Amino acid sequence: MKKLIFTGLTAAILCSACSSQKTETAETATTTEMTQVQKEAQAFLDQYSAQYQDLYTKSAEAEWASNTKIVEGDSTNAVATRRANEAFAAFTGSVENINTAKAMLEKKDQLTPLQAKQFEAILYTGANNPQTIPDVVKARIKAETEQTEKLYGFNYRIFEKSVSTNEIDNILKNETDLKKRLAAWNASKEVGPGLKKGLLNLRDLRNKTVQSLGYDDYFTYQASDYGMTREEMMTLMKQINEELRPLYRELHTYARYELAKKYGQKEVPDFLPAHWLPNRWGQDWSAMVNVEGIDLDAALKPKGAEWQVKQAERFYTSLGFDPLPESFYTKSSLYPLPANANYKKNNHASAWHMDLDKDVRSLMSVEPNAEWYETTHHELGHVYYYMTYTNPDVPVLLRGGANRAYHEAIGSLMGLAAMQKPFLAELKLIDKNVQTDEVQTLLKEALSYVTFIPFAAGVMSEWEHDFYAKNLSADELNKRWWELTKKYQGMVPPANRGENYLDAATKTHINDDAAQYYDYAMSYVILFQLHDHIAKNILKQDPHATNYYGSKEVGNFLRDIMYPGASADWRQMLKEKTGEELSARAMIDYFQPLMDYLKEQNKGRKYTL
Ligand code: X8Z
Ligand code: ZN
Repeated sequence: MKKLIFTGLTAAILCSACSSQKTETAETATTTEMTQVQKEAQAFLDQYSAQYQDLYTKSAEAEWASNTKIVEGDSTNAVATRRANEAFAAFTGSVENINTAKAMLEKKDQLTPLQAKQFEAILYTGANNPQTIPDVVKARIKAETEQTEKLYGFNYRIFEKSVSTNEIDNILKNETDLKKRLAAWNASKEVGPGLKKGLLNLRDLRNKTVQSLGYDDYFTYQASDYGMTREEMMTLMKQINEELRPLYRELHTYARYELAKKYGQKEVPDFLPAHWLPNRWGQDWSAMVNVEGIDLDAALKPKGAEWQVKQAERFYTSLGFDPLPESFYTKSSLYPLPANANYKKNNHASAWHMDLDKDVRSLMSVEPNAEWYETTHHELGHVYYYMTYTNPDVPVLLRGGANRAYHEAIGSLMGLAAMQKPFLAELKLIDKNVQTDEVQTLLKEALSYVTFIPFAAGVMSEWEHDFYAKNLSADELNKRWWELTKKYQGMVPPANRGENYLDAATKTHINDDAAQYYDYAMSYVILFQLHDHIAKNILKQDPHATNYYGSKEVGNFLRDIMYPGASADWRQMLKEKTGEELSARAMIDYFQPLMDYLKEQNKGRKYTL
């Protein structure tokens, strides 16, 4: 989950993506070179931004409390959060502010490009909070707060014993007894039914809010942040899925046979039973493979959870980024709560830009293992993005990613780099002389990055598309979910799952980061494009075996991308920085060597996709 109330913008793209080319600042904007219209515009933007930042901060503080301290039966935080979010909505959605922004954009050609972008940002945020229908907005805010509390306040149990989501995940990663796996998987889905009513209500409220400013539905609204229609977004998702399909088909076949062997099953199922996979949603299968000589879980365990966060920070500072501010460590919530705590916290990782200035935090439940090691790098990617675009050249209203996918891509890129062998050897997490099987390493990576695509670009995106844009009815929600998992992931439920369940709602983002999951699919595509460029053109290393550590040149490359925040045009940026349009080419090239191996392994096996 990203904690970005506002992110990137899309339209007319005249700003440079490059930090060396100075963009206008609030200061330069007040110089005498400005026209009368621009001066007026700037005066409005300055006072709007100050108030925006203040209300944003209050909302973030309240949300932070609501997500880090969930006390059963105590509504103090929920009430405060509702109030703060209502105040933010009342301001950003006010008729006056929306009308001013519209009027200013009618004179767009007389504004500076940076001013125009800020007015577009105002309209985009306003459309989510229109005060022409204040009751709908208020109801949505209330429903959102309640949904978060229900999701994260839930008490997961296996045979009556309370368990954390970390414990469930560890069972799914390591347990070979299918009965125990099934119990853990079932336990992970128990949160769904209680979220159904709230989610249906949220669907209507989310759609209604944005419809009043002319968007077809909430999915369309979210896609418009990329300058794309809902159809264009779905076409792009289809294309990404299709490009990776041949490789996914091999991985799917491989996994069916290997897992059947692992679990002692004589019969190989045509479709993967969901509880066979090492992840609650089948989105990451990498725990299936252990590469001999690289046992990251074992190497990380004695180091402890804190070491992982510090190490991720060291990776960024080695590239030339600043150390994290001390407040990051004092104000973040980085580790699991003690087992005896009488409250709960959000169990999904996130990063927060609390005041759109220097207060940056992360909410995690870090344990010393490979999955959290990767996630820590991911979250610090958001944090370093915040820190980098918090600069005098980027106005408060444009402190977001070049687009939302870029924000996801930076940290995931660092997560990928932090797992590669030469880097692990530098950190002494593996012996530098150890011989390892490169194909197994690549297979493990594919089981993480490639298997994610049908889930993100297929299941999640299409389900939310149908939910918001096609108004899926209450009695076909689970059916549609499992139709899509079968079609895209080749995965089926352990037993029939009727409409008394709502398995989609067990996924965080369905509740609190709605209609945006394609961000992650796109972020993987972008991250391989960036990695390919960094490896080949900056480091002159094999993309499969890089060591970014200490490279100021890599740091500068990334900083140039992050520095302008949402004042940059994301398409132009990609072209300028990598020489390519958005394309799965780099991702496919990266995994190409695996195809021959998998085809060989799968010889004589039945393909079912
Ligand atoms: O939600 C996240 C991040 C937080 S922004 C941990 N991710 C997606 C997920 O967990 O479903 C990272 C990759 C996919
Ligand atoms: Zn993220």
